[in-house]
Amino acid sequence: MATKGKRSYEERSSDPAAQQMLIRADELGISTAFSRADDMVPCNIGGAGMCCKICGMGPCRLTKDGQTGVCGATIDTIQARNLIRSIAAGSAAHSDHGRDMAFTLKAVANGQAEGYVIRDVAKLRNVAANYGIQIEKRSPEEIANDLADLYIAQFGQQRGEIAPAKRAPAKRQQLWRELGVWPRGIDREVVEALHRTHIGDDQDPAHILNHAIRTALADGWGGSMIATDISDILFGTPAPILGQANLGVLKNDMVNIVVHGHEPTLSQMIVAASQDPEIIEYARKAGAKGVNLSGICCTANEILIRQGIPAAGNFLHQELAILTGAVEAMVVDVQCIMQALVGLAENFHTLVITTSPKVRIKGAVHIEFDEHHALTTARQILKTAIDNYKNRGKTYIPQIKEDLVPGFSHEYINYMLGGSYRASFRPLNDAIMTGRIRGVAAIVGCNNPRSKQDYLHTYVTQELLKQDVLVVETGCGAIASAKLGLLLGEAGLEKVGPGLHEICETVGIPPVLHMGSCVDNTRILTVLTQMVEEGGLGDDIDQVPAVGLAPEWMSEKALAIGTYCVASGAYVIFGGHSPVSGMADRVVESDAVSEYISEGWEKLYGGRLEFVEDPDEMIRRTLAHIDKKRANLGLPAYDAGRFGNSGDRRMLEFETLPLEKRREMIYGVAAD
Ligand code: BF8
Repeated sequence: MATKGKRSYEERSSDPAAQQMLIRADELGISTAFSRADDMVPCNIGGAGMCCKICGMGPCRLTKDGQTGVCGATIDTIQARNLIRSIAAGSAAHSDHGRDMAFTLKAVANGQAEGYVIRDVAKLRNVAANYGIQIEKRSPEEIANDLADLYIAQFGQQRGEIAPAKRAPAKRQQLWRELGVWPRGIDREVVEALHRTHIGDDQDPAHILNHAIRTALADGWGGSMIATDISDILFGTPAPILGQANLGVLKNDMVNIVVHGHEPTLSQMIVAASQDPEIIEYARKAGAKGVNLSGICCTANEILIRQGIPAAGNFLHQELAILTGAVEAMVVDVQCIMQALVGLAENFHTLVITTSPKVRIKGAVHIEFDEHHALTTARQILKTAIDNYKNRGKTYIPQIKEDLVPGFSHEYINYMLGGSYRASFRPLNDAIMTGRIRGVAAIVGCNNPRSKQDYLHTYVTQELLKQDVLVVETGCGAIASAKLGLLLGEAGLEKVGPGLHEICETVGIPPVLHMGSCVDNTRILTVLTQMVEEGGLGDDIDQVPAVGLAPEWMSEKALAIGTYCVASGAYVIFGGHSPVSGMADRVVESDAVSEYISEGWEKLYGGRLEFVEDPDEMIRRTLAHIDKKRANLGLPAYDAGRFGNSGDRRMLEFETLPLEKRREMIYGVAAD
């Protein structure tokens, strides 16, 4: 954990644009999450999950070996309860997003959602057919209406099995049934997690943590999956598109509007309204060249992967964007929005505009959004921002940005590997089976000001690429790689291992595939399922040589994601501190929960959750796990020297040789 004391700008962020803005913040005497993290030493007791504040007899802080809470709760029970509560909150956040998407789909199907259309009818038909909804001889709206009803019902369902989880591999479904963790209804599991952790309820840590699995599954194979499906149906399934990332996407001569948060419903409408000639003219009349839209956090990812709208940055860039003085409005909806934004914005002309009926921030302007009048609301927000352009003062925009190619939905990966007529995961499976690709790593999750921004993400990513590990990314991790230029088609290939290089070159993909926002981690579940179903890599997800990593996690949603990946069979490594750490450096002995979520869960689900601070150790464990899974499948051991003798790399090497040597290689003899 960090200790109190100011870090240098280079220690706070590995992103030069962020470093510039942190210097600027200090010049202006303005605090940021980076400086507040330096000033605020994290609580060792709470951070390790040893504080129980579930009832009014406490809070009880367990700092001595053998000590219990006033009610007698042990350290293991307290840690397990704290962990499941975080997982429940994370699942609730993702799933409530999914619920709102389902209501929007219902409204669109019934012609009650101004401005929206069903953009991807093929995906609608595919998804609906999966659930046995009749698709033949029916309009998209009729199908969408039935799908919306089915999805809305998943949240309040009381008994039985949530439907989207039937998309998991058959063996995994059987396991969930046998272990009694198949979610009955999305809301039910979250409510039960809260009930079980009320004073005087469930006090067996393993029993509590098994319900954590069920709660997280309700997110990954429920609420989040619903959110992703409907976003694709309404706004289009992502395919590769050119985009840009970092603060340099802000423009000095335009009205800058930054959308920040998570739900794509409003941001997609703002994208549409910002291209309206009347709005552009309105901006021109205000003295600007037009409207420049960009995103922060997962809202950024939603509009980046579909429309190529630039990302101003990830989680820790939200304050830095306002610090440029060039942002007329930061429009926020839900999740990962710092309360500090409003106080920060008072130093500039920036308006922080809240839009969700669920989220208000004191001092922010509130323009409420509802899906029935989305376009009207989007236009109102844009005009409010444009009206604010005249109040802009001095600006400071770091001229740093990178190109990227995001948009690798599982549908697109399937298509790119086999084309329209032979779409298939076969080439990917074959590449893993031969060893050209050693395995797959999903590197996801947040920024955390307790560690150097983007460093853990990008260090781990680059090192795994050198080891021929194909990397897929989402959320703020994907934006971290984007800012470093790792999502740049074939341009970044000189940094990857020889076998992976050949695959990327042949298929024409970047070595890091940006798959979307945090709710889109469900795309990774789908990819793993399709790899299993394609054959050759076992018959369940826990046999695939793959690892999930969240090197800079900080949110409860990340804990929910990690847990549903474990429940699906994946080995998951989180960076930073453990919220259930053993107390080796303190008096209290407490490794039981850490052991249970690793060894215990592995025995049951084949996946395990670990917290590892050292990035080199994360890499070592990732590669060891991949190699172990390869061996279990009877695949050849990874051999770095076996591939890489074809394609561009070979040509580049060839061109560096002396002419004589090249002739000899071509003609078999030295030329006369
Ligand atoms: O949902 S990665 S900081 S923005 S929680 Fe938040 Fe973490 Fe970013 Fe998206 Ni996900």
